[in-house]
Amino acid sequence: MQFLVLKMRHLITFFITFMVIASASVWFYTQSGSLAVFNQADDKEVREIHMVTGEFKAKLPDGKEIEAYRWDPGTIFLEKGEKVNLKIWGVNGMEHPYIIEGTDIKGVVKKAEETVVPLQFDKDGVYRLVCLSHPDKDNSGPMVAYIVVD
Ligand SMILES: [Cu+2]
Repeated sequence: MQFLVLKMRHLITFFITFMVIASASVWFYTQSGSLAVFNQADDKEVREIHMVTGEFKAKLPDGKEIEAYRWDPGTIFLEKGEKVNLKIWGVNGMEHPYIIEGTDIKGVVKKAEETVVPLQFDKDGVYRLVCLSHPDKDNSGPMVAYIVVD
């Protein structure tokens, strides 16, 4: 009888552990799915612009290698006040922490992940999308794209 009680306990413990892991997985899956989405009630009015992270590499005559990470395309155009979803697909480089100068916009583009950056500018100008890890040629860059608002 003692043996049977112990076994039931094990079964119950196993069942509870299984349920906790299963519900955590479901929760995580639904959470991560909603990461790429943001509140966009007027979905149809938001234009999409696609961008990727790329890499140039070259070997010098002395065998030394040089490289530069890039946003591609390097220039995008927006109308003043226009809503755009900038979708950045991380291809080359593990992580690119970025800012858009003159705004509060910042984040990280990761390899094999699509990062959606909602954009809307009230002022004309050229805004620089800068990767903080690769800002210039001495840091495997310049990983800078130009957002032209007119
Ligand atoms: Cu970068």
